[in-house]
Amino acid sequence: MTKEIDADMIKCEDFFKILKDNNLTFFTGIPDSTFKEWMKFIIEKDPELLRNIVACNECEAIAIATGYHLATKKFGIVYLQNSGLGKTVNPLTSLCDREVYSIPILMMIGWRGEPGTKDAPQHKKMGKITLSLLDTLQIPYKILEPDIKLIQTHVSEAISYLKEKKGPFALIIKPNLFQKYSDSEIAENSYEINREDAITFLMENLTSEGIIISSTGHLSRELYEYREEREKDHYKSFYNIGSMGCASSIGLGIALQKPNKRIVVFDGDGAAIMQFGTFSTVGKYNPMNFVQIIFNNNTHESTGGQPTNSDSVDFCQVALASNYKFAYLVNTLTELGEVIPEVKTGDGPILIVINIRRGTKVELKRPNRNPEEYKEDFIKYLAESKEE
Ligand SMILES: Cc1ncc(C[n+]2csc(CCOP(=O)(O)OP(=O)(O)O)c2C)c(N)n1
Repeated sequence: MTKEIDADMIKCEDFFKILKDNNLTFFTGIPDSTFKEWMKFIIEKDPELLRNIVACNECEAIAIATGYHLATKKFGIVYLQNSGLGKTVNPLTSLCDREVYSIPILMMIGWRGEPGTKDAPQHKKMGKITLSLLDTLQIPYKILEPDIKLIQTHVSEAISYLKEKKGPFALIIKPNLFQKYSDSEIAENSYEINREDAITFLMENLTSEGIIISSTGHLSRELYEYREEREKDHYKSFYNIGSMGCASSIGLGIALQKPNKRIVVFDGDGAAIMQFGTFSTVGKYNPMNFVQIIFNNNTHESTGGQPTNSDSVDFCQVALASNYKFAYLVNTLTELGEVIPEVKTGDGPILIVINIRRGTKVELKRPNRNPEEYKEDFIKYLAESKEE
């Protein structure tokens, strides 16, 4: 999404200066590729020049910024992709709203799916309703154009509103607002397996009937590409292209209805953390046919490689403590091979965590048909495929 240096873009340093001059140095949220370069900046400058708290979801980020305000009287910035705006509706209306506690927060919202622009189907509806949703929430906003003087004026207006009206205010960020900040990737890691190898290995070793629910972002796109380059058997997958964090819940819903079919969820670490509570639901309802595989690269790679909090999470312990039957962490393809029999026939719920190296092909395909067509094919396959 990011263009090279361009006069029509602003420098991260210039934007930060405006914020800093207004005493805005506290950030929390979930990243978006719309402001990938800005994320590089705040991650690099944390904690010397500013504070950046990596949240698990956008709802939590609003609450963290609320706590920051209660403790300091200052204003926190919550950054998010507009797909996460829905998650903020609850705390915005029942915590921060001017009819409740009146909490001033500055939101930076990445605008995917802006009407008239080309974007993936999962962004269309939210792209269309982002501004009207803010209107409904009575949250004033400014759309930032690449004009630093104008941005300065908008931030001043926002600050006046935060001070006087004491409610949330939003800055809308379109793709390519920020100039390239640096060439460096945000979070390197040295794991042995990359995502593509892990997918290939799993696909070659799981039963050909296997039903796979895959998570948002590169994971679904790489699985799509795997199938597209071979059998084109997309009907065996449900690509959860939007609703980040919901893949394992979709898998649970299917597994409970189809107890004789093996349901395998390909999950991301950021996605699993976003809906952490799902571990408890899976554990409680305990489907024997449910397998969750977390591709753990410790990052939100799909939005530019910003760190998740998974480096301080032991997913296996969480799963076991939530009543999963087995949980394994694998670091090599050999270790992955050793757990394949369990994945294929062991009693679930099972969790496999694969530590994977960062990195994705430059040109990843996306599912290119109407999502509803994939859904119909998947429903048909689910109904007709043989029981295991
Ligand atoms: C509610 C919501 N917030 C943010 C996003 C933007 N987004 C899409 S993919 C992604 C990163 C997913 O991270 P992870 O699950 O770790 O998978 P990876 O990208 O590393 O494969 C994010 C933040 C989104 N789609 N939905």
